[in-house]
Amino acid sequence: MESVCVDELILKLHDVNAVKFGEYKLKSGLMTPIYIDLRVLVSHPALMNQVSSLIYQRVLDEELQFDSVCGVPYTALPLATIICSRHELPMLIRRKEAKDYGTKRLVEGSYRDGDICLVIEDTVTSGSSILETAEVLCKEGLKVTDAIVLMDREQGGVEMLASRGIKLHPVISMFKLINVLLAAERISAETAQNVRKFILDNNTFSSKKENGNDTPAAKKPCVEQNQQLTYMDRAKLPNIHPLASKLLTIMEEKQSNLCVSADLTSSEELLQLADSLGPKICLLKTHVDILKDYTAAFSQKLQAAAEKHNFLIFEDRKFADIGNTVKHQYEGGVYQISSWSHIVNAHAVPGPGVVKGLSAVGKPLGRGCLLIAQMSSQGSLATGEYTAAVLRMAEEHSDFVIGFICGSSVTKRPEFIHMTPGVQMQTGGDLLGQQYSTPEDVIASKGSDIIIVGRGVLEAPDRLKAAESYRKSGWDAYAKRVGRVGQ
Ligand code: S5P
Repeated sequence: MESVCVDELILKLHDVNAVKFGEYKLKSGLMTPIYIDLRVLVSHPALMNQVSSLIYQRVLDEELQFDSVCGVPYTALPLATIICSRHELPMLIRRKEAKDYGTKRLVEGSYRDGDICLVIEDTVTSGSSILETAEVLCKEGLKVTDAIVLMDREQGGVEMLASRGIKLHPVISMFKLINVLLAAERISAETAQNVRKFILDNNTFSSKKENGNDTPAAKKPCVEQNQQLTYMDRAKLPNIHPLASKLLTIMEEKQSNLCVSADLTSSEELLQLADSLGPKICLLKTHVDILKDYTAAFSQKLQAAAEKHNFLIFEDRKFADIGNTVKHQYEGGVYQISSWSHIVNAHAVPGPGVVKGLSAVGKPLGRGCLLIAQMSSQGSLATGEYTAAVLRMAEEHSDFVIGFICGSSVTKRPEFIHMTPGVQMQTGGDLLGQQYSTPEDVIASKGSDIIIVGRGVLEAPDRLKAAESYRKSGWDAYAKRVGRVGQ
C-alpha cells in the first residue's frame, strides 16, 4: 500500500517540476543531471498533505519515539507544521539566526533537557543540513536520534548521519525515483543510467569525515582517485585486510580480475575446470551444495589446485541466519566450509550477528567475508537504504568483511573489494531473472573490481578460450580505468 502511494507521489512530484532532468549547476559549479527542488511544494496543498502523510507513515513504520518535531528551515518547516498539527505533536522551530532582542533563543518552543527531537527534512545530499540543525538542538540540551527525509539523493547522507549517531529514514530514495520514472516512461533509459552513474560517482561520504558542504563537489575527487588506484596500490594500504591484500596482489600478478563461477554438479568436472582455467583466474567461486558427489578429498584437491595456480576459493554460501546457526553452518556439517574456502559471503538481513558468528570461526583462520550489498537479479530488494545499511555493517566489521557482492562500486573505501556477478559479453538475462552487464561496463563504468562469470564460460564451446576472453576484457577495462594503456 505504502509503495503504491510512494510511486504515485514520485509521478506527482515530477508533474509539478519538483524533479527536473537536464544539466543543472550546483552551488559548487558541478553539473548534475538531476535537480530536486521541493520548494515548489507549498504551491500544491494536496501534494503537501500527501507528502506529510507519507512522512508520518515513516514515524509509524519505524515506531519512532520522540518528544517533539523540528523541521529543517525552510522547506521542511511547513511539512513539520502539518504533521504536528494533524497528529497533535509538540513542535520546535529552529531559528537560523538568534534574535538580537528578547530571549535570544535559537530554538523556539517548550522543551526539557534530554528531550528527544525528531528532525524532518525535504532533501538530503550529504546530510549536513540535518546535522547542522541537530547540532543546534543538541546545544540546547535536546537529543536527536532519528530524522526523516522526503527525498534522499543516496549520495552518502545516510552513512554520514549514521556516523554521527542519527538514523536517517528516507521516504523516497534516488534509485527508487529513477526506477518509477523510467517504468512510467517519463525518462529514457539513457537518462536513468546517467543519473545512476552520477549518484554512484558522487558519494559525499568519506569514512568518518564530513566537510559540511551539502553539494557533492568537494568530495567528488575521492571517488575518482579511488577508481584510479591500482590493485597493487590498494594491496599495500595500511588498513587492508591481509586476505584482501593477497587477492589484490594475485590480481595484479596474474593480470586477472576474473572470478569463474564453477556452478557444476560433478566434483571431477569442477576439479578439471579449476586446473585448466586456474592460470586465468584470481578467484574460483563454488556452490558446494550443488555437487552430487562431494567428499572431503574433493576439497583437498581443490585447495591443491588453488595453490598450484595461485587463485583463491570463494564458496558462495550466502549465509543468512542468526550468528549461532551460521557459525555451525560455516564450520561443521558435511562441507566444513571454513576449512577450505578462503572467502564466503553473507546476507545482511539477520543484522550484525551473522557477521559476528562467521567471524568467530573465520577470523582466526585468516578467512574473509563478502557482504551482499546488491544482487544482479531482477526485482532484488537489496537497494537504497538496505545497501547503505550493509555498508555500515561492513565498516563495523572490517576485520573480517573484505568487500561486497554488488552491481557497481558501493563505497569509496579502497580497502573493500567489489565483486559483480551477472556478467556476460552481451547484456541481457536468463529466464529466471538473472541480468547481465558486460565486463567493460562493470569494471570501467560501474567501478567494480572483479567480474564473476558463470555460464558465460561454462556454456562456451571452448571454456579456456572463453575464460581468456573474459580475463582480457576485464583486465583491459581495469587498465582503462586506472589510466594504463597497452596491457
Ligand atoms: O546477485 C548475485 C549474487 C551472486 S553470488 N547474482 C548472482 O548471479 N550470483 C551468483 O553468481 C549466482 O549464484 C551464480 O553462481 C553466479 C552467476 O552465474 P551466471 O551463470 O549467471 O554467470
